[in-house]
Amino acid sequence: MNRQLSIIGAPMDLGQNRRGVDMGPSAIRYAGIVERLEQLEYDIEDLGDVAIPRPDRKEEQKSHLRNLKEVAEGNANLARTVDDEVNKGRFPLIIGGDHSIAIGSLAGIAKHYNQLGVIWYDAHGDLNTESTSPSGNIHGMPLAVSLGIGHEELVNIESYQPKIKPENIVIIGARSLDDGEKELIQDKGIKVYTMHEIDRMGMTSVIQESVDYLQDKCDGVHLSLDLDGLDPQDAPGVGTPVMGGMSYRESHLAMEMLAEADMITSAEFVEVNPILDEKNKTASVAVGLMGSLFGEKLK
Ligand code: B3U
Ligand code: MN
Ligand code: MN
Repeated sequence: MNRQLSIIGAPMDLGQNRRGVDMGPSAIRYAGIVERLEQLEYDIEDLGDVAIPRPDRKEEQKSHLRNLKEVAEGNANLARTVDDEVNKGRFPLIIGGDHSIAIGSLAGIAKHYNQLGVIWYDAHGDLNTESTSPSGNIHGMPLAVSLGIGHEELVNIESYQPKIKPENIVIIGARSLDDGEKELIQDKGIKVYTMHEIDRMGMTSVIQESVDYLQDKCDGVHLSLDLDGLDPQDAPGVGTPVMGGMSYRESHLAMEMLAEADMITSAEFVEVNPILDEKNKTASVAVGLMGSLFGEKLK
């Protein structure tokens, strides 16, 4: 594992319609991210937060894509910062913010790899487009955008596309997929472990298979962890909770196995909303999971 970590906050709440997730980076810092990872002897730099524009309240929404201009601009800022850190040889650890920030993270990271793998740990597929989205919320679209499917202002951030290939993606924990997302998954042959597979096979086999699936063909793997992938009992502070999710224990096991596989080259933790949380529980869970991902058990 790269021992040089750069923490990058992305206080974005414009990819969905519940306020408060822009305070996710503060909540995660308050829960002790820097101290926790310093104990593991990483060289840590907390770069603070990238600039996210405020929406023009008077401007009418012209499209079904809520806050398109601001989401695109905020992600362009994030992409530049992430790109700089990867150029310096540092591991970018991005903290959100809603999941639309994966657009910027991947735009900054993917240019450094020929075959970037992505593990998408989430209750949702985030594979919607303007036409399939039931909500118009861009946080339900970042994986499609990164495949080059979506609005040109989003897919062209950093001036290249697509960022990733369908055969290099593994979705883990899906239990709320829209019809258009299911079609895209079929169409592109994207590997998905739903809760059904997790229950049947157990998390150990799911992660082992995922590692085997990505390890040989990918030259880097980005972990995109949406806290709503976890069960709402363990991670209540999220905007769109879905019952029947992965447990705290399964999630730690997953992170520990990824640490053992030593394959993750960048990561983001998203959708922590302290206003909806119970005493910063979800931010603390996020920090705990980072501890496992960065090798607490191995030390
Ligand atoms: N698939 C729905 C709901 C959703 C996606 N991501 C989250 N919620 N967090 C949508 O709006 O695209
Ligand atoms: Mn998500
Ligand atoms: Mn989600």
